[in-house]
Amino acid sequence: MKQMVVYGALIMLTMSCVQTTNSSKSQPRRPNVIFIFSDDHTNDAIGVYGNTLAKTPNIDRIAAEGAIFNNFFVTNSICGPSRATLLTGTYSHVNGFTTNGSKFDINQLLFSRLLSQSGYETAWIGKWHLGTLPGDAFDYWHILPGQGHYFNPDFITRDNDTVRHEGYVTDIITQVATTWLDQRTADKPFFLVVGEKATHREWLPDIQDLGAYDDVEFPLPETFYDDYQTRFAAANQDMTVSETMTLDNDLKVNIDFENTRPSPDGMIYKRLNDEQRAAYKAYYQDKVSKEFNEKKLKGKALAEWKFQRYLRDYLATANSLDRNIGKLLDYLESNGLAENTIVVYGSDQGFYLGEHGWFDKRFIYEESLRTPFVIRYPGVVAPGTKIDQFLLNVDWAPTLLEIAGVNVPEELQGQSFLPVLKNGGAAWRDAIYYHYYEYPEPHRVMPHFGLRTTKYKLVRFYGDKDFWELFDLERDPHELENIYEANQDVAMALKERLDELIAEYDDDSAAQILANEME
Ligand code: SGN
Ligand code: CA
Repeated sequence: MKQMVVYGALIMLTMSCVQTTNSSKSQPRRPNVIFIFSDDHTNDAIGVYGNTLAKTPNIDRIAAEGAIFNNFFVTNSICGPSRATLLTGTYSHVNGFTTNGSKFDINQLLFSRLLSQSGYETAWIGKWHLGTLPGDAFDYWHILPGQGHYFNPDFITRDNDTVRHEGYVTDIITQVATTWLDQRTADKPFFLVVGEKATHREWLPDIQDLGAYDDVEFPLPETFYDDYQTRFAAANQDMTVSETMTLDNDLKVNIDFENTRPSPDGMIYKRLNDEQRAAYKAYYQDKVSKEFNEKKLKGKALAEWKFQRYLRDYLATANSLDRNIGKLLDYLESNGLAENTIVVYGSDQGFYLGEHGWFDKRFIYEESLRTPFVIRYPGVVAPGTKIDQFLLNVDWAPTLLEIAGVNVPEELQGQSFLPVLKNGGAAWRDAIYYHYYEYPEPHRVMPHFGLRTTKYKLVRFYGDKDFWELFDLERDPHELENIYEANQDVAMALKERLDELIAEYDDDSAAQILANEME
């Protein structure tokens, strides 16, 4: 009898051991990931990246509690291609999505499916912008059609229905995301992409943020009056604040808020409700347009007024983005998820805030080649970490797979930077490869490919005209002087490295262009 009791107690003990082992000891629960992915939000608009005028306390907080990436680059600086690269871990020429007009093959290898198969619950909520619907690429999705709308936006559901949500898009995306988090399968780790519309053109701020930066006078970038000497493609683009940026569509001057505005989709102001319309009229009509009409500006004064208005709208739009990032951080905390959830915030590419006189992106030049990324990874990344290695958006897929303990398929072209996160990762890439395609519309930026090293940038433009550019980034950080002709030794050495990268990434169209040039 005595023996039996002991035996029974032993069984119980063994069972509890097994349970402990399964749940937490030898197999710690894999981390959740919230990947907040905005649109066109650039480094120079973020406090922790050095903009002391921008109010981004929550993005700054992620960096303070984790790490900031100081050299994160994209492989093709526009929206759809950046998203396709995020999902596939491959360059545009491999995943097939070279321009925003491409058709995304959703059936190719996507890391989100591998996460799902390994036991993660996955979701993409918000802006998607890949043409093709996500299908089974995510367990749950609720996406904006195309670029989506800032006010009272429509969403496409997983059943392929369209539903309209009343309110401001950034708030709604957070609300859908936290509802999904509430309803998810609690015993599975999750991977959630929060795809933000902000801060995409035409920069419509939430009503509570209208005028948030009206007291600020933004310093004009040093290169605002760039004359583009020695840079043909830069001289021939269509993305200047002074000419391309419109007073009505972009800066909301003298808009007829009662009627359809003359926009590409013609619906932006028509969909405002009475309260939203009244607030927009009170600000843009009674204040901004009134000021504009009284000033009767011309020439440089007009260009500089446009620049100020542009930054005010852009940063005011980002206020809601940052506030909503704060809501997601609060949600994690109040639901006991903060310790085991990685939070990533970043953008699909950089953007010009008046540098070279521009808005938009596309060029391999620094402002659009770089993209902001910060990460909070409790227990792995020490608070206040600064990461200077050259990282690429193509690296996210392998990195996230490795974090989740999933084997990284060979087809992926990026490199997991988990070692960099864990211990600084000594040896890392010396150069990054870039290739942009979309031409001529919109913005007339000629196609080009090239590489960036710590010191140099070598670029080959092609299409209507073929030519090279070379910049010494140490001497000329603003990339104003193309020194290609006068520095053939440097250019030849860099071309060899470029050839290697083109071969490594199997970029046949670039290889062909260079082969033709040799003939
Ligand atoms: C729209 C914008 C362009 C922008 C592209 C791509 N025009 O066409 O300015 O470059 O989107 O942006 S707009 O008048 O419709 O705003 S991306 O971020 O989706 O690549
Ligand atoms: Ca974008």
